[in-house]
Amino acid sequence: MTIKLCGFAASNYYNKIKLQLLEKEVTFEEETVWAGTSDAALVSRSPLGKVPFLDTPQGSISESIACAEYIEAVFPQNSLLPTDPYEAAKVRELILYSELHLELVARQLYPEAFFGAKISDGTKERTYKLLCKGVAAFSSLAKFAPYIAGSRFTLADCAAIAHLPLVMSATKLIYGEDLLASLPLKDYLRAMGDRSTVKKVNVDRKISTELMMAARASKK
Ligand SMILES: N[C@@H](CCC(=O)N[C@@H](CS)C(=O)NCC(=O)O)C(=O)O
Repeated sequence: MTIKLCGFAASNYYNKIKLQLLEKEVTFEEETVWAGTSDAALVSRSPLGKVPFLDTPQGSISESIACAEYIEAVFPQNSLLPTDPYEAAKVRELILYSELHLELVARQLYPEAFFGAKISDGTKERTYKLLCKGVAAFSSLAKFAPYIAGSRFTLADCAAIAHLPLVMSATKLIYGEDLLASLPLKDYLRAMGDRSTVKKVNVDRKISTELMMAARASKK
């Protein structure tokens, strides 16, 4: 069975799933789809116009958590979710903390941090407080031993590798302070960056980011 990952390689959520597929050694295709439009063809495959989504023989699947769970179920090789229900729940818990309580919160900062727009002081203050809470919560759960959930590379690493560098950069740019500095993230990301799968994701991400920035600049 062939699976197609749709989206663009500058997207952290896309890269979370791409890293999962590469780590599992699943053969897959990629289709470049730019997000954020209400184009009927896109909305019929991903109702909110978000990426990533998967094209499967039975139809499309949007939302990266649903995509990740589907991939684990259909391609059991090189499993990235523990079989023990408690351990598996702890991996899912870490993914939710890194996405809902770190990445989605830090996303408020991206327009100014990365795209030359302005955000209000109120947004910056609110986001700062929420991020401090999120970081403390995540750090009480994350193991870094040497992987996020413990001794095995899991889906929690796919999420952390895709999301946490963005959170670090955005907070440095907006607050002049890396709000994740209390975590051993630099060493972790350096070690993860040695994996061939992560190298591939990063090379493709840089190319896609340049394309995306060039397209935005030409629209101005
Ligand atoms: N909860 C979604 C988030 C995906 C997401 O926000 N993707 C961004 C690209 S990184 C996107 O499609 N943005 C366009 C939009 O929100 O309209 C998931 O886990 O798949």
